Order: sequence, then C-alpha cells, then structure tokens
Amino acid sequence: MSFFQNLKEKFTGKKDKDLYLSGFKKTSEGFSKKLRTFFLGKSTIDDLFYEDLMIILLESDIGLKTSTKILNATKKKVKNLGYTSIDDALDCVSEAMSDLFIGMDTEVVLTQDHMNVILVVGVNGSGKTTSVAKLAKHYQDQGKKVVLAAADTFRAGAVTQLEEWADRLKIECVSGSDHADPASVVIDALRKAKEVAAEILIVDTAGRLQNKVNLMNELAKMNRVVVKETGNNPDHVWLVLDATTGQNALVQAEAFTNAVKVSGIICTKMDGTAKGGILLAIADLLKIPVKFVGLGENADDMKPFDAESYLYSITEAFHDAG
Ligand SMILES: Nc1nc2c(ncn2[C@@H]2O[C@H](COP(=O)(O)OP(=O)(O)OP(=O)(O)O)[C@@H](O)[C@H]2O)c(=O)[nH]1
Ligand SMILES: [Mg+2]
Repeated sequence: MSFFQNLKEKFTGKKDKDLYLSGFKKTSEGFSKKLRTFFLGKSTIDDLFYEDLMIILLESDIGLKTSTKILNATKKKVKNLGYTSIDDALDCVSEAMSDLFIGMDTEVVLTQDHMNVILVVGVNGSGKTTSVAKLAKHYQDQGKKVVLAAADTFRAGAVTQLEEWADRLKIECVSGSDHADPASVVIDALRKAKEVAAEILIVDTAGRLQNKVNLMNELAKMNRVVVKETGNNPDHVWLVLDATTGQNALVQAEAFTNAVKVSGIICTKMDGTAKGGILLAIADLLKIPVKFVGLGENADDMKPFDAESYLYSITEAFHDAG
C-alpha cells in the first residue's frame, strides 16, 4: 500500500477530519492542486520535475532549508525504490514531509498533581485571546473546571474582549483594570482558581508593550509570580503563531524562546492562508511541538494538532485528482 493510501485510511477514522479539510483548504489549493496541475501530463521524473517541485514547496512557505530537505529525501526515496512514475514520486514527497514530524510530541498532558497553569504568549494580533477562549472551550467540553486570567492590561479593550468570551462560555474570568500590573492579575487569578478548585487556569497576556524588552520582562515577571504563588513553574507556556505571517513566525518564535521557556505552539489562522506549509518548517526547525491549530474564528475551531490529519489535508488534492 502506498504511503498516501495508508494515510488516507488513518484519516478516515479521525474525529476532527472535516474541520481539518476545511481549515487547510487554502493551503491545499495553493500547494497540492498546484502540484497536480504542474505535473499533469508529465510522465518522467527528471531534473525539471525536481526544479518545479522545489518552486512549489518554496511558494507554500515551507522555507529554503526545509524544502531542500524534503527535496533531497524525495530524490533518495525515488532512487532507492527505483520509482519512475510521477505519482510514486509524489507519494515520496508526502512521506518525506511526514518524516519531519517524527518525534514531535503533540500530546498535551495535564498534571493531576496540582492546578494546571497555562500561559498563552505571542505577538499582538497573533490570536492569543481567541485561542485562550478556544482552549477554555476545549477543556470545558472535557468536563474540566477552567478559570481565565485577563492579564493583557496593556491594550485598551483587551480585558473586555476576554470577558465577553468568558460570558459566552460561562467561565469565570479574573481581570484587573486597564494598565493594572499584569502580574497582580495573575496573582488574583491564581488565588481565585484555587478557591474554586479549578483544574486549569489559562492566562491571556499582552502582545505588545512599548518595546520587546518590556514585553519579555513582563512575561518573566508573570512566570515568577506563578512560581511564588504555587511553587511550580507554569505547566505550559504556549506560543501563538499566526500562520498568515509565514516564515516570519519562525523569527517570532526565536524572540520568545529567548525570553520564556516555550513548551508548545498554537498555530492560528490556518484557514485564512495558503501558507500552511509553515507547519513543516516549524516541525523541522524549531524544537517546540505544535499542540493546537486554529482552523476558524469560532470557539470550536481549534483542534489538537494531528500531523497525519494535516498531511492528508494538504496533500489529498494531488493524490486524489480533482
Ligand atoms: N480565521 C481565523 N481567525 C482567527 C483565528 N484565531 C484568531 N483569529 C482572529 O484574529 C484576530 C486577532 O485575534 P486575537 O485573539 O484578538 O489576537 P491577540 O493575539 O489576542 O491580539 P492582541 O490582544 O492585540 O495582542 C481576531 O479577529 C480573531 O478572530 C483562527 O484560527 N482563524
Ligand atoms: Mg489579545
């Protein structure tokens, strides 16, 4: 059975498959339909095939380094297996992409020992507040008791935005006034969450302070108050990256990982971009696992990241012609 057939069989049984297909539609159109069109009618795997393949990989925001890796792995597989048809070569492309995810620990393990504290960080506009709400819904649906902390006191309106989500989801949200010290909001929220025996506290943070140093200092301070109040580091620090920014997301990741210990990535707005190839670059170049993907604007539109569903969604159009 081909790699793709196997992937397809697994995908058929996945519970989030429809949202994955619709969320990655633009990437699939930009990537796999382009591949199909490029190679339709061609029958030989030659240098031109590899050149065209490289162009399409680069255009999908996979980046030079990762695209080169996929190309070389494809060439190697094609040669070793003695493949001659374009379809078989494209199967090798899917497999080479899949290999990039080997070892990525996408699973989120919640501790049973104490309340889970999740800090959500990222540049302004990346989708932090929306992701906090979606996470809250995700865990609420699992029967967990969740409290939110509106610790973005920098941007006017940020607190109200989270409070509105909390109202809609009927979840408690602890907030301070605009320009209050975010660390003090975190302290209040930690105490409240403890008082109501919450299992999860999710902290929304500011994406933009006057400068990067201030932003990073603020995150470090929040980290310290969590340690002081609970005796533990935050259990999870998730960096929100906006997929529509493409390769720039990698630069953001570097800046944040220099300041805080990022334990996972939430990649948002996959539905709004053809640049979904960025997930391959993230898997290849960052040593941080992708935990969730944002596939739309509603509370239910964020799903745990599943590499197989992702690969199937972005490659099905070049295997299943149409
Ligand atoms: N289509 C789509 N839109 C999203 C997704 N995630 C967030 N958005 C939208 O992106 C915009 C910014 O989202 P926010 O959650 O406010 O971003 P933020 O990082 O909190 O922004 P700041 O608080 O200004 O730093 C909003 O219009 C969201 O609806 C997603 O997965 N898909
Ligand atoms: Mg926000």
